[in-house]
Amino acid sequence: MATAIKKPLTAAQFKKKVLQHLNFTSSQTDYQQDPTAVLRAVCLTVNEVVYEKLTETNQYHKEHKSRSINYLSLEYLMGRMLSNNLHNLDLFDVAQKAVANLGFEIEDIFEEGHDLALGNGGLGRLAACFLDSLATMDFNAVGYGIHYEHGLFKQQFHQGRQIETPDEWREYGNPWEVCRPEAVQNIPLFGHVETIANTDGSVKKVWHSGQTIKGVPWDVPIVGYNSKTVNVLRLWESRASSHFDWEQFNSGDYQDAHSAQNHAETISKVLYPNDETDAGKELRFIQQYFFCACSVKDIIKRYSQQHGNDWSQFADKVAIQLNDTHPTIAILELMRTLIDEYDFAWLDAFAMCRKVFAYTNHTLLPEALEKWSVDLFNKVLPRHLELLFSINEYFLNEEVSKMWPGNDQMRRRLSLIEEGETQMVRMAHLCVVTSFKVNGVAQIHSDLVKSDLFPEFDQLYPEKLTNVTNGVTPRRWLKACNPELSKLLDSKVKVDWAKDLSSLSSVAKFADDEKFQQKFMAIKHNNKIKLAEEILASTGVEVSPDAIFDVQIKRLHEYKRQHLSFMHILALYRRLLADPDYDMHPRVYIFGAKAAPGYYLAKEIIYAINKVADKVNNDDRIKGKLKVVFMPNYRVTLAEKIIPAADVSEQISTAGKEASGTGNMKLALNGAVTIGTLDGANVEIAEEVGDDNIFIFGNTVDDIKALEANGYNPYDYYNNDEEIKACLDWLHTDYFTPGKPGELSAIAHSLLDGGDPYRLLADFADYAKANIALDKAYKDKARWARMAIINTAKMGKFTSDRSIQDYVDNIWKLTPMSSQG
Ligand code: KOT
Repeated sequence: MATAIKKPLTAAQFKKKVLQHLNFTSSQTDYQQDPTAVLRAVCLTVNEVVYEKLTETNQYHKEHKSRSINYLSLEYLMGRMLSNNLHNLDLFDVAQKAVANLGFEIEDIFEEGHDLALGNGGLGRLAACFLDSLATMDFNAVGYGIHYEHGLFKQQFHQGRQIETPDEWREYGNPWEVCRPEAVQNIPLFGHVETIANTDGSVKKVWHSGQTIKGVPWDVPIVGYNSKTVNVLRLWESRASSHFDWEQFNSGDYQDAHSAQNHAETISKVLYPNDETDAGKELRFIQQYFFCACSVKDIIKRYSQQHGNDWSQFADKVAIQLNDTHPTIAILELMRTLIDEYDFAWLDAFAMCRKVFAYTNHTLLPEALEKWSVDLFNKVLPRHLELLFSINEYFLNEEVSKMWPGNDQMRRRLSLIEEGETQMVRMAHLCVVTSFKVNGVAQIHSDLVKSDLFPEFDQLYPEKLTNVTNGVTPRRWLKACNPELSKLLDSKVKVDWAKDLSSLSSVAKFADDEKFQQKFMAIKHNNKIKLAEEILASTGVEVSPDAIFDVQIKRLHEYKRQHLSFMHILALYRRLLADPDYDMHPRVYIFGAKAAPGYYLAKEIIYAINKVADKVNNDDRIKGKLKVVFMPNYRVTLAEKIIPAADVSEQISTAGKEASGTGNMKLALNGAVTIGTLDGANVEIAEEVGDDNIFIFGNTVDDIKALEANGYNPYDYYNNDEEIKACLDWLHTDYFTPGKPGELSAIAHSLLDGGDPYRLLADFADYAKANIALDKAYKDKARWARMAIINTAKMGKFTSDRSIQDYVDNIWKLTPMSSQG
């Protein structure tokens, strides 16, 4: 494949540099015994190339005064960096050769690396894919986030139960980050607001803060694939503003001298592990403010370096994207800065915010919609609260009351403040009012944002609500993780598909070509052999690569319905016990999922799957036809191993609940066939691959609404479906938990007396039926190969490059480096 950019180093030069780093950076001459030292030296070698490109990128944008997008996200799930950076710099072969020359396999060196796991799930991984695309497409972009000392917890299983241990990703340093002391920020918080009367009758507000925290930036370079760009992800670490109080220390008060420092450092200590639930904790609020304030100050500083005190171009040069509502305080911080520090008139400051901010909504789940109490706001950010009230007053009087005169109910519904026993700030409302665009993340989700979540806002601001369907980077999620399939695609597609994913559609013409089918499926088989080894190593369970590898990998949440698959496994097991010759192709169910530590039912579901797995995997009566494995510590690196080996992709959320999903895209791209509901991006995947190449089942969004309108009663299904009844009753026995009956009852309770909030029982029968169709399709080798190939070929739409182009065209209005002359 032709590459536009020349390889920056030969293998011999690369090896020489690695040896130099081993010698002079690590003083490690006995490196044969020390793959970690080799990893470090390889990273430092790569960094030499990376930093040169970073300097050039910065230089270019400075000269051209380029408009930038500033992506604010509390989460970035980057995974490992080395393999990705080598691919993107076209140094993979060079490094592989150089490292082989030193006596190592490059894969073994990768295995020494830590995941950068500064996120929980889909939202954080999307941010990482977007950074990759922005750099690849030569856009001027900065990612802003928090430099958590501990990312997402590590998961282990003890007798089937999830145990969490801290993530220590940078215990011994991280070669991919550089500290930037020259860009430190000081962040005020707490205190009170003083009102000073000016001589002209106006008033000036002065915030006297009670404490100041230092924000220290760490930059992680983001390397574009075969592009000119290296951007940065800037992560803020909190520190005490003056190290500690020496006077207090000298007077013998060691404890207190330390405590201010400890308090300050707590802010960036740990990522909150809740996915799609509002943590509601003061520290989380301070985290959000701290990172927003650091980022806004940094954005203004970067702008001023080029434009001085001339604010007239600010909105032309700066766009800020809010990754969900978590960074909403950035809006108030910009307002505050403009008014209090740059003497903007209120209306001008507000107008500026409305030109700069855009907001992405990632969920409709009510428990994820953030609200903060007015009291907490008042305590931590008294000045920001005043500004929030002033925005609300303007919004209600000038916009709501003009659109709906005399309609107090509408004022109450749309107000930024929810009235009640305790007044709460509705963060999403603030975002919608103060952003110039609001987007959902798949068409069906964006439609629901308009029709169900914010219908009045859609009336009030007709062009504001829009859609940008998510995407994933094909560099990490095909080229790097599935090298054999990549090579096969290279041999058939004459352009660089990793940069132009729609070019893969030309592979569809080989879907019925017997030779191509054989090659495609042989690669899948090989990937399955490798995964089987990994499964054996991590769970002790032996699985056959000839079985169907049926994969469900995502956060554990009731709405994602891992327990629907679990119930179906129970049903299959029952059928096999009743008839050992029950006609089904052997299937291995592979789960990967972390549960939020405080999410009781999610943890019970993990436990139940592990207990049923123990029983099923050791039951000779079913002749190995059914295996169940729960792979511990699901993370980006594990996803990279599972996805290339998947035959079936489970995307079985309740319709209307999964905003988009992105695992669905990664799995289909690697030739897995989806069994799924008409939810999130599944709808668009079905459109792309066609009905023959996907197994769609279950109630649609409208069906679910109708079920609920009629009064949903889970007992209707329990009483009328013998299989459902038997499986739920089974959970109360000690069949899977010998001597401990009822240990798995929580799931049954939730599905029956708990009201089955995610309508699992309503979809069970159709899911079981779709699985029979899937089993039949798999037994027809040519048919399955055709389906798998079509899935890979038709994923062009779901590259994150397309998502980014949509954001650029419809929201950010950026010009890439190469087109700026
Ligand atoms: C978490 C907390 C509050 C609000 C939203 C979330 C959230 C949403 N976290 N992850 N998501 C997922 O985001 C992905 C990227 O857009 C989607 O594909 C997925 O459907 C969301 O569940």
